[in-house]
Amino acid sequence: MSSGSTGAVLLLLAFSLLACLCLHYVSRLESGPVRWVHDEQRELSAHQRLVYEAAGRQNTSGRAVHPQTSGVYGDRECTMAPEARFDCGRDRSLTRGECEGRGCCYAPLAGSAGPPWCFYPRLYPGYTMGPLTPTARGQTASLTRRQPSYLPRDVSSLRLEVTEETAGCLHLTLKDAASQRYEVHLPGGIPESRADNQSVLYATEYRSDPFGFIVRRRSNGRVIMNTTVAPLLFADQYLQLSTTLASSLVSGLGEHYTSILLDLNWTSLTLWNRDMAPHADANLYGSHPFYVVQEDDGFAHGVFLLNSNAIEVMLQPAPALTWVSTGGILDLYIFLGPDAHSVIRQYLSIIGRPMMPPYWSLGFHLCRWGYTTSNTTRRVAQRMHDANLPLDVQWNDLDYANKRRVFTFDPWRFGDLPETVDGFHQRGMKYILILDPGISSTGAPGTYPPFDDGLKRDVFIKNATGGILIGKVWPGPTAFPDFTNPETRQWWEDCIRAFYAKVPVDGLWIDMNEPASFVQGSVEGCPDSDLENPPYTPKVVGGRLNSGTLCMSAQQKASSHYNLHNLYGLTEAHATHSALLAVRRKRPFVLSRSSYPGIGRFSGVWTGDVRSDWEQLRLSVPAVLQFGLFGVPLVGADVCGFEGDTTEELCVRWMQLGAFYPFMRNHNDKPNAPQEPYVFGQKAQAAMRTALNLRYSLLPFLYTLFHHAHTSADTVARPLFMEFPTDPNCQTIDRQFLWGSSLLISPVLEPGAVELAAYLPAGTWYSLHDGRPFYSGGQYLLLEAPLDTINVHVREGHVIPQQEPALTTTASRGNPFFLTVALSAGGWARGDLFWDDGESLDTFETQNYCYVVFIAGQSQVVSEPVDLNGALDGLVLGGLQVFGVPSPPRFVLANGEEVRDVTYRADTEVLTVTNLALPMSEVFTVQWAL
Ligand code: MIG
Repeated sequence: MSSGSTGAVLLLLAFSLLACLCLHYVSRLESGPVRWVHDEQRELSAHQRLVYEAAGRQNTSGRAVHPQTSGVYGDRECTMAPEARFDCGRDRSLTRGECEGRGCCYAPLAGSAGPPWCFYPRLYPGYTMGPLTPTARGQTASLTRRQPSYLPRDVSSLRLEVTEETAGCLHLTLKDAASQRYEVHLPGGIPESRADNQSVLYATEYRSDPFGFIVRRRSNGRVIMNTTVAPLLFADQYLQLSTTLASSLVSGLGEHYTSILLDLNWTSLTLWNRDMAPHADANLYGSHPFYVVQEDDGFAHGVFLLNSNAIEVMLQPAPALTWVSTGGILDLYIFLGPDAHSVIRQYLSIIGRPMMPPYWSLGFHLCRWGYTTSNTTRRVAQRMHDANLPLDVQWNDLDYANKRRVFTFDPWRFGDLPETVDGFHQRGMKYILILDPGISSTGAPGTYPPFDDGLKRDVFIKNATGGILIGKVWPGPTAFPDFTNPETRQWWEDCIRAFYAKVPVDGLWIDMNEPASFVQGSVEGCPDSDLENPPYTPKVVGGRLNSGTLCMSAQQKASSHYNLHNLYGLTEAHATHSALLAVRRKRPFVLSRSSYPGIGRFSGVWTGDVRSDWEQLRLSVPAVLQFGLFGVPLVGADVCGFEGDTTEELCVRWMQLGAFYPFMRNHNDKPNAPQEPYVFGQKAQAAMRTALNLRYSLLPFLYTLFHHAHTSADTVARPLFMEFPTDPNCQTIDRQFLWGSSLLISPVLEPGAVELAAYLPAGTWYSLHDGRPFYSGGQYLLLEAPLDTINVHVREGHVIPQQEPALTTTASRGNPFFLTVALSAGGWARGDLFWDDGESLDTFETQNYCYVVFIAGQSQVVSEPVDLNGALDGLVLGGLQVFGVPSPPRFVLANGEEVRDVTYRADTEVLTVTNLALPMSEVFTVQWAL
């Protein structure tokens, strides 16, 4: 049959089908309300009954899901507002004839961007849902199509499974009913949820024909998802699901170069891991198919699509969203919150909570590409020390490796690397180097054990014909370990163990793990196949899925690279974490560039090759905040910028902001002007020193926040909307952020600025700098911000545990603690401290830690050490500053004894007590008599 006549027949078919459907609905409506599938259920759970009743009563919410009752195709079927059009030609652009051949509406609009011209009519034939039958924890139904969709290799029968994971988490999967398709297996698996006895927060409704579902927030009826607005498509390499959004305040769907709120004005975001310096409209290093929506009244919900194929997400102003994935299944988790904290907690209960980082990893890290010898590397650390600048971790980039081969070191330039590392250790410092996944494949046999052993043990990714796939990275031709293969993980551990025996690194930096390759696919190209050239390729940098990476047809143990590509970094991080754990028996530190949900369990992340400019400085804030939402609290951008020359002012501002990245590393590219703090003028150095000392003084607090992230899935660097959900001003703020719930950071992000307008949510905020209070009604205040200052405010009612800084955490951890007590209007405050040896495994899980609560009220501060393992023995409280003390105290008592070193400032209402030595491991009381 010629394509012309095929089109005509299809057109006819589509029209008759539509006519049929309309009739079908009209007749149904005549005989009463829409027949919801629930009608057929005998055993209804409480929430189902609720929905059933609502539906029976004609769905009063006004957000109609009833099929349109009048009109035929071309009339009301196509007259929706332009922003509510769902693209019928997403997979390829269509002429009018082709569009109508699909049974879609065609209506050109002026301008080329924006709403699609070819879009689905209100009712478009799709899947028909059979009866919902109950399962142990939900329902299941089959979906069938009468006619295949317009996509190649359409899947005609699907299975829907709905599982009530917990009261706040609904799980919905759509898979091929007839055959097994690829599904994501997160390393470590998804913990089995336990049915809780709380009543569920969601209610579901289904439209049976064409199939669609609605999820509501049960408490107020708000529609969280409504997929009836556009057809579900499910073909072998093209899966599509659209939904309305409850508001336009959407965050997530990383990794992209964007503000914290996504642009819904007809934008698309592609999730496809790619070695690409951060810039707009590009898929970057990581993929996180998860979004959070702020609802109108301070509630929030989240949606996670557990799918590792190339994904494109279309956003439109309706507001609505369309997921398109090129494979796998549709596996959706819907988190009902009801607040943003709970959403993240629910999300992390699926993907896993973050690891507890070693204490030293919260110190300052210094790196660059171009420390060309071990001698240079040592000198860098020495110069930091000589300039009185804190430095915990010295790094090396590729320079160390012999011919850029990992697991080797250059015998000439880095011949004394083992001694160098020992030297760092003797000074209480740590050492990390880079580890790329590409294994050089061109050495003569017997000269490079990682490759020889890897070959023997069959650990490398294969090409389509079963040979080892060779790409090109820094050492030249390379093979790529397949981390989905258990044998590879063991081999990787052996490589790390052998290298560690010579160079006792403290952590590993895993770069290029998208994976990146300098040739497209492989040195031999890629075969011509549906995997390499899928019917639809999402908008990706380079235009092809295999651009800058491996062939899609490459074979890994778990599946094809087509399916596993986005998991490469995650699987490498998992293997590296496990290897370090096995080799060092201490808390592993891994820093990864590529990421996927769940990576926070194994690794921190940095945001890649940011440029040394102000815009990149500014957008590093939302980047860091988004990774917090993704369960990766240990995150930061390269301080002072990686690409291009920094300037003194930019670098000062970046060090100040970086002092509040949860992970702080200054890192620079080879050709650029140096940017170690000591290369700048005295004033700049002083400002950087102040910022570093401020960070170091706050490390006990930061560490405690990581403890809460690890044990309770709290965020560390936190967007304001999470903490002040009912303050509309906070919905969009991403130039400021919080540490936990109590420190507000307001960095300068523009050149030449010496003041900045900072938003202070309602309440009292105290300058951490001098304790001056600001009584805010929820407003912007103009703050002074000279070059030596970063504005940090303490929220009333909080106690911040701090410690005197030092040049390393090894030293600072022995220093006296002090408390910053920020009294509420009623004179109260609370805070806590988690403390352990900073590097042993699972200290919380094995109760090998200390936990102290501090409570201030009625003119005193009391400590309550509730769990003690001895880690605080010998450590003392050296003093405290109390903000918001209304009048000078007559005297101050510490553990009942009068204290001499007391100052009080009437202008700022700050009481400062110094020269204490109260044991931290015992209850202490500091009282001031007013
Ligand atoms: O193709 O190892 O993002 O941090 O310095 C560049 C050299 C490879 C990219 C990383 C960057 C690192 C650089 N790497």
